Amino acid sequence: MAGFFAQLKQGLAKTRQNFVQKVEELLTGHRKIDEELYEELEEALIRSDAGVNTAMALVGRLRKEVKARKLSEAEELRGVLQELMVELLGEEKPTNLAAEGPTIILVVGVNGVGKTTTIGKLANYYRQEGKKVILAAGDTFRAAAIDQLEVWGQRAQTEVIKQREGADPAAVAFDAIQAARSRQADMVIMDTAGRLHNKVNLMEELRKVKRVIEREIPGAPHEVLLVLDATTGQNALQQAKLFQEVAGVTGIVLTKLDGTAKGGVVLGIQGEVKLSVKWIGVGEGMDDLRPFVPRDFAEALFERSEEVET
Ligand SMILES: Nc1nc2c(ncn2[C@@H]2O[C@H](COP(=O)(O)OP(=O)(O)O)[C@@H](O)[C@H]2O)c(=O)[nH]1
Ligand SMILES: [Mg+2]
Repeated sequence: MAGFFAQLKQGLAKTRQNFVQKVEELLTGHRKIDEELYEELEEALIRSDAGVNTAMALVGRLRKEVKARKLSEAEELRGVLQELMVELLGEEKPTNLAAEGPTIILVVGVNGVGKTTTIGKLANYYRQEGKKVILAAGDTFRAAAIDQLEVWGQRAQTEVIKQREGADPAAVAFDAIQAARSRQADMVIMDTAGRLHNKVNLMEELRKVKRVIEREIPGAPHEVLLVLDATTGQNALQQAKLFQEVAGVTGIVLTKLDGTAKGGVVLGIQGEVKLSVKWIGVGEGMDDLRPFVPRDFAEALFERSEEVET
């Protein structure tokens, strides 16, 4: 647990420097709670990419709590702010697994956000939990994408179902499901292409893949995970809105949190798009993917794990 927490804190180092240090500055030094303080807090939230609406809502809730609890010292706000973040982020939303038969997870998102890497990390995670995983190379647009998934398959000791470059991703989905059946696998995780220049094609392709999956296994896919790159900030929010419309996204994987000072985007996604972050990526290694636990995230952000009240 300690190792995991240290890793999370390390992954959030840049965000902590940017946002938390600013908040610490605002809240220390016997400052009184006043209008200016609220405005500066709101600004710090917006600068960490929490989104304007979310920042305003959060500070609005803070005002109410200050009144209700009759607080006057800025220092008293730290704990309240952390609690409100946890409240905004809601309960942990675990990945939905099939009650019986293989769980099918479809992974979508634009090029470069970290889909293939995330799939390799997921394969490793679930294999370590004792599950038999099959990967499906559904990004058939480039041969390199298929090769890349195979490399991850080897690393995570997981079989990869593939066809040639240019093949129909729906056919790859079909093959992978048959393979899962015959090998009694617990899970199929499927990669997809992320080219966005043609929204209609992308939409059609994803719909077809989903149709094939649904036909083969009623109730599947059990998750459609949208991968978003945290370093792209507000752009990530726009992608979330688009894919929600096009692909019926059920959860978010937020990658590259280690590479950004704007980890507040986690709050923005929850607040503005109403989609739950289910996994976070905090590095390029196989173990650098974690289930997203709101309370841990808020704690790691504020770094004062030992002082948190539950
Ligand atoms: N620092 C960091 N890099 C990541 C993370 N996830 C993915 N990447 C890198 O992002 C780049 C693109 O990843 P890839 O999986 O090929 O993206 P795809 O095009 O969506 O499949 C690669 O260089 C990955 O190593 C992460 O959580 N942190
Ligand atoms: Mg890829």
